[in-house]
Amino acid sequence: MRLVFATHNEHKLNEVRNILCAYAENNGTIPIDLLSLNDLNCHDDIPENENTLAGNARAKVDFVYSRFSVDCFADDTGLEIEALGGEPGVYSARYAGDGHDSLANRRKVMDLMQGVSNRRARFRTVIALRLDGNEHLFEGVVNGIITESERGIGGFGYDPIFQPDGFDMTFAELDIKTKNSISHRGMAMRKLVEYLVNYQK
Ligand code: ITT
Repeated sequence: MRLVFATHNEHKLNEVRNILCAYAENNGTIPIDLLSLNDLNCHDDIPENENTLAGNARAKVDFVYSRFSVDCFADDTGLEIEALGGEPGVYSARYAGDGHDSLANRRKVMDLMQGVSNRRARFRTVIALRLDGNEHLFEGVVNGIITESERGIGGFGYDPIFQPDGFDMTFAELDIKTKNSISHRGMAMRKLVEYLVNYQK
């Protein structure tokens, strides 16, 4: 099944490719022939003006479908910090202002969290799938804490300041395979893949 992943984020694309490869290693087959927005020659800035992750994920697939009439899926992800009332949440990409400056976003979180003892947080991903004219949502969550300082050089975005439960390393210190096996995106993607494996038109 040919599906476009509607993202301009190369790190997400890389992780999703890796998640699909891991699925193939375990199951001998991949249910998705993955295309990127580059394959469609789509370089448009896709609007994300909704106030929920699900709303934004749907907005991305609706945009791509309206332009290219292709089956597609999109991921909207937020870091939800308990002590900040769930922020940055849906505003994760532009927490420190317009643009996608991950370093500035992390610094803002670290400043706000200075001296805060409750460091509980979670990453949440909502994937919207548009297939044969219907839309479906898949969610993945990973719980953890915001660290006291940045650690690690792998991953992207907020990874250097997020330590998942059960590990003493941040997502930026873990290798991509380990991150994907426990992450918000890994969980949502595996739900999507299971749905596609059992899908009948
Ligand atoms: P697309 O909309 O093109 O998919 P984006 O980077 O704008 O890409 P989001 O709207 O989902 O993605 O923004 C989420 C923000 O959270 C963004 O700043 C990312 O860097 C960050 N983020 C997303 N997934 C992450 C992950 O697995 N680890 C760390 N940070 C992540």
